[in-house]
Amino acid sequence: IGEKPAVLIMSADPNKDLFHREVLFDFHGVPMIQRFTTNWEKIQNFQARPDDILIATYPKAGTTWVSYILDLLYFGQTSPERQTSIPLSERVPFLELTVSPTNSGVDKAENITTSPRLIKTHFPVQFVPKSFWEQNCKIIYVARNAKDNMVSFFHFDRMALTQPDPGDWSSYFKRFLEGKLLYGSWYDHVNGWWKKKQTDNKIHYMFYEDMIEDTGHEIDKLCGFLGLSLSVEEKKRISGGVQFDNMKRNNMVNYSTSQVMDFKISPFMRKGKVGDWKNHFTVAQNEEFDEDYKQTMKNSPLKFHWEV
Ligand code: PPS
Repeated sequence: IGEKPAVLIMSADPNKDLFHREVLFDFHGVPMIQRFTTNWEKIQNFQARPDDILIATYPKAGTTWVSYILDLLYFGQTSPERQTSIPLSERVPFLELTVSPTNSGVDKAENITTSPRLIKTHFPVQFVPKSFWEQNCKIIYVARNAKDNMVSFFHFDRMALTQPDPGDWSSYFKRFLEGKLLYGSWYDHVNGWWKKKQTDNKIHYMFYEDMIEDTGHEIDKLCGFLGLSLSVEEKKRISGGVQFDNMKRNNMVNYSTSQVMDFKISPFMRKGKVGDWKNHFTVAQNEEFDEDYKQTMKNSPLKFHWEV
C-alpha cells in the first residue's frame, strides 16, 4: 500500500483517465483508491431520502445480482423499456465512484427521477454517509464465502483495468488474508455489517450461497423485508430472468457496455458458482486459509457455505 497521492488530477477528457491501474493507499485505516475517495466530502454529504435503498457488499459478493433483482421488483412491470435501454450500472449508481468531474455516482444518484432510488456501495459500514442512517433507509447487505469471494475478486482485478494490479494468485491470496486488498479486510467487512445489523432492523443481511441454492426463497424474503407484494407468477418470472445464464446474455446487466473491463481476460459474469475456489486453492493454501479463518472468525457468529 503506497502513500496517498496529494491531489487527483483529472483531465477535461473524461475518457483519458479511464484506463490506468490505480494504487492502493491507506484511507482511514482501509486500503482504497482515488476514484472511490476523491469526492469524499461530496459522498459523505450525500443526502439520502427515506425511501432510498442501499445495496452494500464486499466487492464480488453478488451486488449486480441483487441490484438487478431489486430493479425488477420495483420497476420490472411499470417500465419495461428501462430493462432494454438503460444499463443496470446507470439504474443503480455506484455511490463512491468518480470517473470524472462530470461523471460520479453521487451525481447519478441525485439525477434519478424515479423512486425508490437504488444505490450500490462497497463501503465497510463505518464509511456509509450518515444521512442513510438518519433517514432510516433500508439496506440490503450481501455476503459471500471468503474463498469464492477471493477468487472472483482476483479475476475481476485482472480484467477491470482500473483496479489495482492483482499480481499473481499466491500473492493475492496472502494479501486477502492480510486484509490488504481494495476495501480492506473481507473479515472486517462482513463482521462489521453483521454487528450493525444486530441493532438496526433496517438492514437485511443475505448470503450469495442462499441465492444460488434457492433464488425464489431469497426473493420472497426480500419482498417481505421491503414490504412488496408481487404475484407468484411475477416473482417466478423475476427468479428466472436473474439466473446466471440469462444475466450473462443480457447486455444491459452483464457490463459488456463497460469501457474499463477486458472480457478477453475474464468476463464479468464469470462462473457464478459456489465452490469454484477448489479450482484455484492449492491444498497448502486451503490449509493455511482454514487455520487463519478459524482464528480470525473465532468470535463471529457468521456461518458460510463453502459448497452447495
Ligand atoms: S461487483 O463488481 O463487486 O459489483 O461484482 P458483484 O456483482 O458483487 O459480483 C460478481 C460475481 O457475482 C456473480 N453473479 C452471479 N452468480 C450467480 N448467479 C447470478 N445471476 C449472478 N450474477 C452475478 C458473478 O458471476 C461474479 O462471480 P464469479 O464467481 O466471478 O463468477
